[in-house]
Amino acid sequence: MLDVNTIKKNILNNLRIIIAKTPETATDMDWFNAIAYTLRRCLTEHWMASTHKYYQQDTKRVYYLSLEFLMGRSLIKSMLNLGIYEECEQALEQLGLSLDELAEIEPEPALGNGGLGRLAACFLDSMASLNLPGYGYGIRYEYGIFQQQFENGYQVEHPDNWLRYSNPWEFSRPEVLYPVHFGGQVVEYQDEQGRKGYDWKDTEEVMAMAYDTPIPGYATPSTNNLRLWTAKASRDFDLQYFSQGNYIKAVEDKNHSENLSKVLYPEDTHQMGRELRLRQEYFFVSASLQDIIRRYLAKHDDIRGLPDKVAIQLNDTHPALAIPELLRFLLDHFHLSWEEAWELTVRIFAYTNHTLLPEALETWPVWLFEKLLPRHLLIIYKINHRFLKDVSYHFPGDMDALRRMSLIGEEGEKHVRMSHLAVVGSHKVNGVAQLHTQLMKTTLFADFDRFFPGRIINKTNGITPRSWLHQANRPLAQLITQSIGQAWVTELSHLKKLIPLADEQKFRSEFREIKQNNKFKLAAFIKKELGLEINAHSMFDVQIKRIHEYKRQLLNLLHVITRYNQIRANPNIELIPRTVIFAGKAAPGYTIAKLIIKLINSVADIINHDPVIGSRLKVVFIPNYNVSNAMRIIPAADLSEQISTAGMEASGTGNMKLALNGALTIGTLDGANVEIREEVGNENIFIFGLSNHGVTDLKRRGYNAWDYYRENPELKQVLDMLSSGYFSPEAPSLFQPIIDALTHGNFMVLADYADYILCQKRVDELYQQPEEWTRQAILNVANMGQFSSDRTIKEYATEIWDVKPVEHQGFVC
Ligand code: 26Q
Repeated sequence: MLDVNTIKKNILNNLRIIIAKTPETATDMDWFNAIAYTLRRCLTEHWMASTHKYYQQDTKRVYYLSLEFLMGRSLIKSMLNLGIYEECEQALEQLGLSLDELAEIEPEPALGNGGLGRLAACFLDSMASLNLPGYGYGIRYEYGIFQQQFENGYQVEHPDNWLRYSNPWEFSRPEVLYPVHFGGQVVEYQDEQGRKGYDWKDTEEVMAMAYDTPIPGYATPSTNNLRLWTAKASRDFDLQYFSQGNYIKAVEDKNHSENLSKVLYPEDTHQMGRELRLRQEYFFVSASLQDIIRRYLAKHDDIRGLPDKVAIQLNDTHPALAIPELLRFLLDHFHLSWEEAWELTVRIFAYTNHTLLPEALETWPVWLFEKLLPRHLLIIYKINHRFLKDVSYHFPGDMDALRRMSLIGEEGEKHVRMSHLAVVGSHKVNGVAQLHTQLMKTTLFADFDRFFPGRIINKTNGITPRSWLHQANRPLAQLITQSIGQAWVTELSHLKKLIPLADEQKFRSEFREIKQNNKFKLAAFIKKELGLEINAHSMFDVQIKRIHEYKRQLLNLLHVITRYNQIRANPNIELIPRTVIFAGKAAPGYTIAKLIIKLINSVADIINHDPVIGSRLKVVFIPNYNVSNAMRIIPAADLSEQISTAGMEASGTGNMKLALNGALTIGTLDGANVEIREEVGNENIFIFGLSNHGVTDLKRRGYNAWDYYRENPELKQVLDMLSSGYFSPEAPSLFQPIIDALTHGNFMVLADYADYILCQKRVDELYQQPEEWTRQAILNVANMGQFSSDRTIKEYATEIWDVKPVEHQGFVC
């Protein structure tokens, strides 16, 4: 174990030998790197021991393929995982440095859009902490999700150049290099035995080079690997041009190939259908599969044994090309029969669905496939042909079922349906919350559920308690550990031991004091970053997530304006003071989402400067929501807004993070809210609005938004203010598109308004009784055990992957 003195010595040593600076000349970034290298050395020892162990024991491995990993910063996480946080803090103090300040220097790797990418990061943490041999595979984007700033209240996107100052956590592997091919043509041939084969030739070649990042488990030496690919120009390219003496052309083309891994696509619903995105998907899938097969063949010589050693999880359809790509290897390189290749493929793959929204389902035009991946298109056609033959055998005469289930959609231009490919090519398909899975089985994939009974299963999402409580909320973590011991960090169900403490006044007041301190800290951050003074004793009402119409930030805002009107109408009214906090990015091309941001900022501007309102109501939009900001905001939240239109949020995971940190939820019966209610009890959560059935019913009966407008004077007043330019005096019709969206839209905002306002009254009433509020908040924390990603991962491991934990020796350092 590293003690304070050794840590200090190592830091100084690294500063000198690796950074080449003296303490006198070192910048904060230099110190940060010197500490990072100190930790990295220890992580590396564990990592190499783990890798060796997996190799020696020849264990089955699981590969998590994802276009997104939202890892967050590593410095403090590494210290906590190695169990040397206090030692590091002291060592730095003795060197005259502040850990908190240095931790802020680390650029955050933000290689994801939101929930799906963060889920991948939580899963990696759980796999390592559970001693499961699980590898992440993805793309090392040079630019992560854009950085969000506000100019005049509008979102402006700035490039996220996170690698500018190098990255001490990664290891470049220039020798781990695979060719990936695009374009060209497919030629059919017959081999000496008269068997048909396919030659994919005249292709363009890009190289995939690996970068590895160790993923340490908590309180275990188990350390897994996240392997991210970067695009490198193929040497073939240069040689060709250099031999013609065309040096400039050679360098230009190099750029073109290397653009492939340049940037993460910032859209998370509307599919843009861009060629470069399809290239990214195939690039990382092909490199990952080559790597997986190489690792397998290093120990085995019969490819038929692959499913005994390899499980591959597809994080949404984005890596679904792995299915035809594996088939291509098995058929064209290993010359297996179709039947054999298909059987192996289906045993290896499993697919997680994260959305039912039709506009978010991935499809690609057939012509684009033909151009970029002609061999894969042939393979997809063959999968489809055999599959539809099977369907027509089982559902004779049902022509419409064939059309609905086909991997090729014919509405508009012919396209490949990636979700159908993923369902047909996987042995298990899962939704991410009970309601979502049930809707998958009855709507989107109803035909498939009939055809493949038992294939579609539920795996309710989870979050890692290491990041979202142990790290993000140290004071609460310490209080919990003092009260019930530390086992909760790896066995979150132990939090149930807090249930009796909810009735103890002393515990409640300690709990409340921690929340209050977290609120002071967030208020200080807001003051420092935004120059805005907020009342840290007000209720912190928090909605933090991507900006989307279905997530209904607008419903929240309608409540804010309603409250504003109540105070203006009755300036002496004694309302519970609230600070309504928003954070979240809008996809750059999602016009209405960007206008919602502008509206929130405009409403904030008016309310925050209205002297009549004072500290009774403030609205804050914290820019650039990311993992680091989430870790600041979540521990300070009193109220968690989870108010999506029922049936539209697959799961949500922010809902779990906030409840785990002692916020009470106001929410609809959507996604994992349903299960959160089951765990915490109906009396400890604020549920309102239409259920999923209510929404479908209302849509069937016909939803007329104007009915709600006419019948509800408070609502009418709010909408009239929006359309008359109250919040945009300089451009009165600025927010008309929002009125249009609210009144024509599919998100039933106005239908849920009245019940939401009533429910918010109940929230106010409870907040007036701090003892009762705190008791319920503690019960929320106590009942979150179910939502640990450890529970989720154990279910995947036994029910989908069939992988087992690996025994490890103790800590090496
Ligand atoms: C697809 C094609 C082309 C470009 C981009 C995309 C794309 C990228 C990201 C489509 C979707 C996403 C991200 C989706 C996502 O984050 N979904 C969320 O997943 C969470 C984890 O399961 C759930 O909790 C949320 O409910 C769900 O919205």
